[in-house]
Amino acid sequence: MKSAIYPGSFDPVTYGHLDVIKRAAKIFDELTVSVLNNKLKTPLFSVEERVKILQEVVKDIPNVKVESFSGLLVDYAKSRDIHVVIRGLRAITDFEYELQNAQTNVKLSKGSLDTVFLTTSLEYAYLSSSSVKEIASFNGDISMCVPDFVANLVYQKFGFDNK
Ligand code: COD
Repeated sequence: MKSAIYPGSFDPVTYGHLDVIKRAAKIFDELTVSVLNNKLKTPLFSVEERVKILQEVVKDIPNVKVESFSGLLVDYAKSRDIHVVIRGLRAITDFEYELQNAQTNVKLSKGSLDTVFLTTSLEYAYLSSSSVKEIASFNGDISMCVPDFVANLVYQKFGFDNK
């Protein structure tokens, strides 16, 4: 069985992430979307909230499950006996960061963890979790970025009534 992990912050999950999830789920038999529990960052949503949101978003894709992890990705992948990481690529700025991470993971895993990149679909190329949060913080329209129920949860975090 071919399995892969799609790790990320997903704070919050966007249509760009969802597009990568759907495409990766067609390539692999099993896809684990995993939320990093990063104690160094202060996210908008807790890890538990992000896992719940992702579970709702992927509920109709049978070969996708959602988990969280702490620590090094290579250790987490080894614990699940998974050897492929999925990452999305938007622009050249993503590439530099992603290349470094992918090469670091090959080194740290002694060659047992490789990264497969899916390029962004054009309609989602501009999307990022950071811009979603910035727009929502000014009560702007994020309906083109995230599913409606996610948008409502983001607005609530910023103290706005649902649009
Ligand atoms: N279209 C396509 N892809 C997209 C889009 C979009 N619109 N938006 C985001 N993506 C992609 C990103 O490029 C990324 O590949 C993925 O979706 C997730 O994005 P984020 O922003 O939610 O997640 P990141 O980049 O913060 O996740 C970073 C990790 C958690 C993977 C990383 O920090 C990690 O592995 N940490 C664990 C510690 C570790 O092992 N470090 C060593 C590696 S250097």
